[in-house]
Amino acid sequence: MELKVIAEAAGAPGGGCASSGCGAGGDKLAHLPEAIRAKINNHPCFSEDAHHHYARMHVAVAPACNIQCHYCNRKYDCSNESRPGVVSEVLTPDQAVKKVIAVAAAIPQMTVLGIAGPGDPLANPQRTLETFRQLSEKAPDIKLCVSTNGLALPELVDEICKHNIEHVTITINCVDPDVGAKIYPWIFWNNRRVTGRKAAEILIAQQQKGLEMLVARGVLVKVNSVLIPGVNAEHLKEVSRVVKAKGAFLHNVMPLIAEPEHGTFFGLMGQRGPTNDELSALQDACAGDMAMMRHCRQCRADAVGMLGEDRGDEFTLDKIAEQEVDYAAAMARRAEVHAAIEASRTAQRRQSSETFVSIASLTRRRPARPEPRPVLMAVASTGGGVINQHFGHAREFLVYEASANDVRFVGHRKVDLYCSGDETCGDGESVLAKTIRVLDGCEVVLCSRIGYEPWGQLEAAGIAPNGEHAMEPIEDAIAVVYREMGEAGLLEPAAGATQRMSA
Ligand code: CLF
Ligand code: SF4
Repeated sequence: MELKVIAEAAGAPGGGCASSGCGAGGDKLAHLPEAIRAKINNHPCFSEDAHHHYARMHVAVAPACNIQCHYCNRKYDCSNESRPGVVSEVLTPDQAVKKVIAVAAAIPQMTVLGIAGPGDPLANPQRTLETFRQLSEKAPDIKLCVSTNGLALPELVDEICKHNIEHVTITINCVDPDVGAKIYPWIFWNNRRVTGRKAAEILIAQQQKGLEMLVARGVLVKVNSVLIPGVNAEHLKEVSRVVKAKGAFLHNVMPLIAEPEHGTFFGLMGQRGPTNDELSALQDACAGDMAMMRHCRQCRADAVGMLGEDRGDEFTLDKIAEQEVDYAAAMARRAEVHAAIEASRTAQRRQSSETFVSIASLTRRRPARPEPRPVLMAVASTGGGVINQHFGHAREFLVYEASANDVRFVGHRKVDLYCSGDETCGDGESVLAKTIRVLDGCEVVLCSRIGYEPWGQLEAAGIAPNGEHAMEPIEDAIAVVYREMGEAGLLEPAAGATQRMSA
């Protein structure tokens, strides 16, 4: 119903929900079987809605790797899951388990423990599996998750299942060895180094076999792909088609991050990463084939907290060394917090429905006319699925596209902190200018509050600041603003970027 309302408000001839992932507050998991809903409902990576409410953590127990990717420098974390340029302190399984218990007690909304590096978790099977083994015994309320390049996957599938790991990510950048040879210079296979096309052929075969084996055992598989312009960009559509056909649940196309200072082959060769538009276009092209993840933050191998935040510094080994956690008590507290979060999510959905009923009653039918154009809006939020952050405090903005069909999340954009107190105020202006550049293409920015100076500069740049929807659910607020734009005649297809809202 909500989508029809947006369409009507915007002046579209018809309306109707084109996808189960439609915005504006509905239960986006409603179309999934109950068993799968239960698995992903509180997994912040496998469910976009969950990432507003639940946190994940990684423990860096896996230093070695069995392949070489051209976008990786071994000095840094595995950039299959982590952005390059950061290094994690490697932990033993015992240290990792102690850290997980400490974090789980302190951050009850942390529901998932992932192992994603700093090398490849399955190239370090003893360390990785021992960590999972201990955690499945000591902290049974935490979901276990692993990310791998897939080379060693088939031989470890049974072990993975034994440890109750319900979520696996395989990084698959290609299904064609000729493409693979441009990404992987070598793999370590049967105690020797294999190079070139042959290496890619073996890796691809192992990845595909591992994917099939996991799906056959009921494990939810997400496929990560690094989008490398000019190397695998077009090819990723084929990757998406193939992995979906084999039963992958979700595809996460991530942008290549390659800078010369990272010392990677691609960085040194000047290989560029994709633009926001290229990434979105490819995600859209793949989306016809399967569910796409668009909220990945390419987090580091020791990340702690909500996606996009990193609280790892609060839980260094020296800080948790003396801590003794009563995990039974912590687990009870965690269950209470999770129940409260679920109650709030349910209330949010209900509020959304009511909001849209009231909008529907206000909306008047208009004569049929062309489909209104879609609009990108940026949102400042610290989580909870609501607009609750001051513009100047945002380190990233969530970007949504409102259209006659739905409100959908399309990605996030990182920015420098515009205002963090006295010490950065002198730099505020240039940081603000950078922020405005990062928000290019967005026509509205929704936040809880905004200062006079940024307000004026945003308006001058053609981006309408809007602080009227503080604490409201994000997608409801976007739908309302989109409707207002439609009523103001700002959504005519021919209007283009020059006709923007100044609210
Ligand atoms: Fe970690 Fe990966 Fe599990 Fe998530 S991350 S092992 S599935 S718990 Fe998530 Fe981080 Fe993106 Fe990975 S946002 S880099 S997709
Ligand atoms: Fe680096 Fe990860 Fe590739 Fe291994 S799999 S080379 S750690 S990016």
